[in-house]
Amino acid sequence: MVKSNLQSIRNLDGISKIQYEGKQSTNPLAFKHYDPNEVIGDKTMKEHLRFSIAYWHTLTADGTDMFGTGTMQRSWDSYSGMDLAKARLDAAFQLFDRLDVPYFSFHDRDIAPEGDSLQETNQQLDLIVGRMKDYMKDSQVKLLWNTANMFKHPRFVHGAATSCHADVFAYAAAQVKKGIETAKELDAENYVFWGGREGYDTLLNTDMKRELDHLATFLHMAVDYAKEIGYTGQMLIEPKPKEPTTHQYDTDAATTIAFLKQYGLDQHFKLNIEANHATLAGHTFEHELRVASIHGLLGSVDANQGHPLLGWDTDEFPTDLYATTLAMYEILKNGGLGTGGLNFDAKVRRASFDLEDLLYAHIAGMDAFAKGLRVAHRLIENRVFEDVIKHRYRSFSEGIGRDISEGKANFHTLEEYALKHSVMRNESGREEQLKARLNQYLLED
Ligand code: XLS
Ligand code: CA
Ligand code: CA
Repeated sequence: MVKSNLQSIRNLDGISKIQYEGKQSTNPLAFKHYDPNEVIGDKTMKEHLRFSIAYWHTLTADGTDMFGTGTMQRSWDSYSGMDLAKARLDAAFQLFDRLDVPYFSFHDRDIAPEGDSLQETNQQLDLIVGRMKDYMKDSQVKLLWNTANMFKHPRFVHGAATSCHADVFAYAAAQVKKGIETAKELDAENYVFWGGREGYDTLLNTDMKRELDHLATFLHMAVDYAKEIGYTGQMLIEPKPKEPTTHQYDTDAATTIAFLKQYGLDQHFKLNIEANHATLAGHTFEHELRVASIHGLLGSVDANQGHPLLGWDTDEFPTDLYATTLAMYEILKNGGLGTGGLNFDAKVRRASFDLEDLLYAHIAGMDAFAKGLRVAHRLIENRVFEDVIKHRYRSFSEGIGRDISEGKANFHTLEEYALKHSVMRNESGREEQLKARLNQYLLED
C-alpha cells in the first residue's frame, strides 16, 4: 500500500491516561467535560455513559475510500496476517487504557483475518479471542457487543440470512453460531445483528416475503442456540434504511419493531440505535431513540453523526451538542441503557491520519456526550419540557378528554359533544421559545 511519509507519533507508549481538566483546559489531550467520577443524579458519568470503542473503525480501517488507498499512520502498519491481528490487539488495549473506556465492540473479521477455510478462519479467531480474554481480565475492559461480518466477503453478494442461495444461509448460520460462542466466551453484554446486505436492490429479482421469513427463521435459530449454550447477553438489532442495499429490511426503529412483533421475536431482541442511520432514514436521532424507548426496546446506541450535506453513512465522531443533549435526554428518560452503552461507531476523517487523531476524536465524542448528559439531567430535574408538555395535554385530564383517555367515549358521545362545542381555541406550540430555553441550558452549564 502506498503511504505518505507524513510524521505522526508511532505508538501510544509515550501517551499517559487522558485526564479530566475541566472546561477551561486548552490541553487537546484532556477531557473538558467528561469527568468519569462525577456523580450526575444517581450514577457517575462513567456509569451513565458506558462508552465503547468500535474496533473496525479505530483499529482495523486504514482510510481507504472509493477514490483512494489507505492513509492512516498506525504503529501496526508493518505487520500482516495474524501478526497484524496480534499487533492491533496490543494497540487496542493500550488505547482503551489511555481513554479509560470501559467497553469495546467488534465484528469477527475485524479482530482476525479469514483463512482459506471456515475451519482455519475459526482457528485464527480462537487464537485472538484467547489473547483478548487475557487482556480483558487484566484491564477490566469489557465487551459491549460482538457481531458477525456477513457483508464483506463476495459470498454475501446477495445477503446472508436473506440470500437467495441456501448454502450462503448455512454459512451465515455457522458464522453466527461461532459469534454467539465468542460472545459467551468473552462475556459480551450484548450480541448485535446489523443487517449488512439483508435487503434488496430491485423487486424484479426479489421474493421479499420469502427473504423476511428466512431472516426471522435465522434469528429464531440464533435465539435457540444462545439458549442452548447458556449465553444470556441481550440480542440487539440495528436498523439502517439503505447502504449497502437500496432497501435495507431493518429500515428504521418502527419497521424493525413491526418485524420483530410479526415474527414473535420482540421478547428476545432490543434495538441498537445509530445516530447516522436515524438521519439516513429521514428521522432525528432522538426520534429513533424515542420510538425504541416507548416500546421498551431501547437496547444500546451507536454514537456518531452524519454530515448534514451528505446523503450517506459518514460515521463522524459525534460533536453536535444539540444531538448529544437530546439523545441523553431520551436515554435518561428511558432509565438508562441497561446492558447497552454508547459505542463510538465513528471514524476519523481520511485526512486525520495521525495516531493521535484517534485520541482527539474520542475525547471530542466523550466530551460531547458528557456535556449532553449534564444538560439533559438539568432539563429533566427542572421539568423544563415535562411541565410544558403536561400543560399542553391538560384537556385530556378532565371532562370529555378524560373520557377519551379512559376509553369511555365513542363516536356517538363525541358527536353529541362536538355539536355543542364546535367553537374551540387552540394554543401556540411555542417551539421557538422552547428552543431558546434549550439554548439557555446549553450555554449556562
Ligand atoms: C454499518 C453498521 C455496522 C454495525 C455493526 O453501517 O453501523 O458497523 O454497527 O455491524
Ligand atoms: Ca452501527
Ligand atoms: Ca453507520
